[in-house]
Amino acid sequence: MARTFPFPAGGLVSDKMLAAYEADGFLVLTGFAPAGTCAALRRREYELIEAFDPQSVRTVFSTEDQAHARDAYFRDSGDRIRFFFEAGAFDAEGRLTRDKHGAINKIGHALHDLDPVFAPFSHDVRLKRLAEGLGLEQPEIVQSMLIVKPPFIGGEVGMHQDATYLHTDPVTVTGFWIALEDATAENGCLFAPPGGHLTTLRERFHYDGGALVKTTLDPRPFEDATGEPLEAPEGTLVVLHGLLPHRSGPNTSARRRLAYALHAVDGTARWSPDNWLKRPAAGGSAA
Ligand SMILES: O=C(O)CCC(=O)C(=O)O
Repeated sequence: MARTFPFPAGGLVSDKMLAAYEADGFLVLTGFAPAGTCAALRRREYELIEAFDPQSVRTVFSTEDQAHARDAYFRDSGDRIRFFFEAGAFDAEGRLTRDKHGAINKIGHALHDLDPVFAPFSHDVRLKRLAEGLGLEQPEIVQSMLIVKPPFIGGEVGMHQDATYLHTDPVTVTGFWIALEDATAENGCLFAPPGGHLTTLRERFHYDGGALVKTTLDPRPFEDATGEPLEAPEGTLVVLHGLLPHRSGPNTSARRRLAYALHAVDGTARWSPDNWLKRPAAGGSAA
């Protein structure tokens, strides 16, 4: 069955696309963002990092040790625009070894609400229709991230399910991941096993009192811990089911791999109040 489709006009999901999504747990939709839009979003990413003082904070984002989870700068970033470094950006003395533009791992987590360029892009009506067509009755964006994956030191993202981090009952979180530059197996594209979402949620990352902890719900390893590469030319949108295990490789190449990821939940599902991300009082913003 086809897994790659041209982005459908108006975001209207066809029966074939829906069948592929239900079978595989992901869709690769080419041509969502035109070249001019990707260039404008890259310019904005440059401006954001340009305005960031790298001496002001030193939080590293790493899915290996989750060290960021102890840091208030991360914990309070759900409704802010904050900057997280690559682990490989510092020397043994804690000094930055490169220019800040090549040192940032990601920027999150409320660009969709706060940024004058990323907010309108995030609320494109085509995305809302797409989310509705894939089964979200009331799509609400809860999180946005610019994932930079810089050359040479871009860290890998370990195999995970998004419902581990953004939990609702029932599970509804859905990822909308947009390649702002070509993503290939060389510069750290996404990997996922087709059909991998037809399984249980393995872990939850949540507050337990004042501590952010990871709790095992099902100790079985994922059936396929590697997945297939989801290579994505610039402008491609990859949709990821909340139970789909997925990961991304390290970037040891000289080519950056910038992506913008949105996560939406269904407003009709119960938001788990112990999620790491605290939603604004009025609820998240509509997709
Ligand atoms: O872009 C990446 O490297 C990982 C993205 C991811 O895992 C996600 O958006 O859930």
